[in-house]
Parts: sequence; C-alpha cells; structure tokens
Amino acid sequence: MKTPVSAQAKKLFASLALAAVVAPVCAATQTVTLSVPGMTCAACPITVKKALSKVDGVSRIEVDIDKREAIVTFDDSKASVAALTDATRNAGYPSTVRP
Ligand SMILES: [Cu+2]
Repeated sequence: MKTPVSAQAKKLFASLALAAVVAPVCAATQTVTLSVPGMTCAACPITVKKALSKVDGVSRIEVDIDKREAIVTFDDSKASVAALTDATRNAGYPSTVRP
C-alpha cells in the first residue's frame, strides 16, 4: 500500500509544481484592494464603481463602504494599478493600493 500512495503524492506534487510554474504565464488576472478614503456616504461607491468599470480590462469591482475600499479584479495585460487609481482620482476619489 505504501508504493501507490507515495506515487500518487509524487504525481500530485508534480502537478502542483507545474501549476505554480504555468499559472503566472497564462493567468493575467490580478485583484487589488484600493483604499478610497473619500467615500463617505452610500452614493460614493456608485461613482467609484462607475469610474472603475470604464477602465478597459476590469472584470469585477466590489466596493465596501464600511472599510472604504474597492476590490478590483482586472486583466493586467489591459489595465494597471495606475490606471485604476487614475480612474478613481479623476472621479474625485483619490485611492491608494492597500498592501
Ligand atoms: Cu457620497
């Protein structure tokens, strides 16, 4: 019983190692959390969301008014973090990337 298990484990490890190598190349999707301190009322997230949705490559936007942050998923071959922060700033809501 020991041999099949360890062979399976090796196989699993090999596929995980392969996935780790391949993933950064084909997956160009990034998610960043932007801190948007200027969002002070319930209407603000609508403006922020609208501004971010106009950035080419953005696929998902989640705005959390309580935390004053926007979680943005984008294709990093089309958009960039700078494009996202520019978009919110141009809409009147300067933002910074939350580490
Ligand atoms: Cu507001």
